Amino acid sequence: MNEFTHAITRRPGANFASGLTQADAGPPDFTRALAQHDAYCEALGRCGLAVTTLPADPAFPDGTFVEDVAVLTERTAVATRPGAPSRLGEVRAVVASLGALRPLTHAIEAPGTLDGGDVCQAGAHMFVGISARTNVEGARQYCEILRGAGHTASTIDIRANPMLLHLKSGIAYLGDGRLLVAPGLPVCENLAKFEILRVCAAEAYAANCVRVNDRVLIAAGYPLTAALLRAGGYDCLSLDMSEFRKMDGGLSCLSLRFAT
Ligand code: CIR
Repeated sequence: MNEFTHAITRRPGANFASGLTQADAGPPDFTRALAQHDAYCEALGRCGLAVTTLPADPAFPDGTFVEDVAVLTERTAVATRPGAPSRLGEVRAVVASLGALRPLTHAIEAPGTLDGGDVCQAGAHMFVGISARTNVEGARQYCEILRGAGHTASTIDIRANPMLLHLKSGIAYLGDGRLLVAPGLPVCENLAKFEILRVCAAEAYAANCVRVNDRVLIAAGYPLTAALLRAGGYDCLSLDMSEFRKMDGGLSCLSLRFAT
């Protein structure tokens, strides 16, 4: 697993509750969301990352979900073109914050759309979801960029599963050739090359965890998944994600993690 050295996050804004959601779980509590975001940033720091937290921009209530607007691998730094029109304008500030740390190498172009939440790096292989947000053209452009840079890449079409907003809503790479997978993720040939740990249906949300250096960030309140990961030898940091879940967000979407 590559070591991350940096992360970019963005504070939720006071209009966070006006963002996109299908969760039907009621409005998020802004004060709790801020506290959960602070704890998340602190956890990244405990994993050894230098964290840059951008201020909220009221023009973009979903702006705290920075993962969707850029995708960074060791070899590429790609500005995405988010599939939700209300989120297109989020890209600029986040890319600007990457600055000299990780200069952009590519950008997804219209009519392609790509959300970073649809990209799962599993060692040298990249899985790219085709979803309600990432279209076939966006996935094609991104796979071409990846292959040109020496990665292997394959797509997973999740459009038939409304429970998965993004590919990483249902899959996480744990390192060491292991994937954590939620029920309902379409089976594909490349998945078979990995050891699969399965999340049970009742804890599907917990599939969105994040390996950060020696630790794994997991959502609090999913004891079976926590036990599965701890039994697998992972040092887990548990974080309350209740307010972000109400806005269809998970652990991975709250940061861009990268090495310089
Ligand atoms: C959205 O619908 O775009 C936001 N409310 C949630 C985005 C979550 N992002 C992610 O899972 N990568």
